[in-house]
Amino acid sequence: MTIFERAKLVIPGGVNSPVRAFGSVGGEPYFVERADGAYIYADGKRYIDYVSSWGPMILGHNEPSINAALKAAVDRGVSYGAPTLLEVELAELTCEMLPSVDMVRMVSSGTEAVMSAIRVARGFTGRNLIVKFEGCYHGHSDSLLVKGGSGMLTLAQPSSLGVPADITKNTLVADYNDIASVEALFNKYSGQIACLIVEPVAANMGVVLPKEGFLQALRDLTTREGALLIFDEVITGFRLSAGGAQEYYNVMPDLTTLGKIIGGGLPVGAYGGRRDIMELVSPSGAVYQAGTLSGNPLAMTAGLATLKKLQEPNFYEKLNKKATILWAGFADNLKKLGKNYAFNAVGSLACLFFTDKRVDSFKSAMTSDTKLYAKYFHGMLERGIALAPAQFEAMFACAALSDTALDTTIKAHYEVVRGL
Ligand code: KE4
Repeated sequence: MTIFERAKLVIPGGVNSPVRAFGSVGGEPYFVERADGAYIYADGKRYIDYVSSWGPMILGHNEPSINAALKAAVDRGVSYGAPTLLEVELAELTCEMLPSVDMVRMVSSGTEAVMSAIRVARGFTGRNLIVKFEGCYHGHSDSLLVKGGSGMLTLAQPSSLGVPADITKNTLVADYNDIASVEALFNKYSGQIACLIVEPVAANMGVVLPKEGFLQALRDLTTREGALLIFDEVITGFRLSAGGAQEYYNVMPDLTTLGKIIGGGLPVGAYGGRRDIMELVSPSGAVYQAGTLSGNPLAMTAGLATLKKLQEPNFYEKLNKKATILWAGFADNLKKLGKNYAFNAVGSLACLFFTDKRVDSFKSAMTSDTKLYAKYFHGMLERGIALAPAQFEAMFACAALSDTALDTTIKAHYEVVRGL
């Protein structure tokens, strides 16, 4: 019996998060034994890791200063259920780094951060409706497990069993990069929309960049309509720059949700933003939200150590230089091979789509040939390169990538794409 077969006896689908099961690429998932730097070690093999735990491991695995901080923290006890200075320090650092964030609440996942931010937006505005974009993913809370209604101007339908239509009827779905679709919703439901939540760079339909002016148009529209703008920066936060996408694109949301990098790989989510909004959160205000392990001292330790490393001089310049070498290598390969697959990249985030269409929307992203992606995925895996086991995810470059690893990846990419 393989580990996977054993796992499936006691864990639904054999995994603790669906994408890990290789469902969309086929085959059995590898089970990781350990990780170090830019590598993961699984089933006795070594892989260059571009999954990067779906974003948190921006420094690479086993980063010495983070490990040392964690090892020392363990000896002070792992959880107290009482406030610590660590939480204050991570909150202060988060507010210092993210230009629109005056106040922040720690939770334990991105899902929890988004669910809570939406509740605060509803509490602050006294409105119930929310707007999201088709193809953007914001975790698995009921309000957000939706697919577009029959026309885009109708209330959303549940996209998962077990999600009551009574809940999703408060969710409206627009088209990413199509400001007219958002205006139409605000015109139809004027005065009823509490917030609009958006991934400033969409990274859950593959990577789709915001068109010039799109984010600012969302900012202007929500301000005019008295709705709150929520940037879901669970992926882009501390990834695109020290100040996330809001600094990178210079558009300031009212609330920001965070996860992944802020915990350095340990379970941390967070939501924060304008003081007048965040003071509504219990116990200072009447919007209830709580969590046993929120602000866990080990997680705070890992998050603090991580963000401090990101503040080192030229961290992003060095990381993005590595990423640019990789993306340029891929583009060069595609050109040499006469393949015009779409390739979207920003900073250390990228995605290769198996379509010749320009990918700037959910609809165009969906033209990608997922069977071809599966062949590409396995071809790269056979050559020791671990990519996301699904087309509509992102590739993450980390700071621990050596020139050799970059070169190996570019060479493998050439061979695999040539054989497709
Ligand atoms: P978590 O609850 O998984 O910590 O965060 C949810 C979430 C919220 N917002 C954005 C923009 C996200 O990308 C995510 C989670 N991202 C996925 C990867 N696409 C996590 C991987 C997984 O589901 O296992």
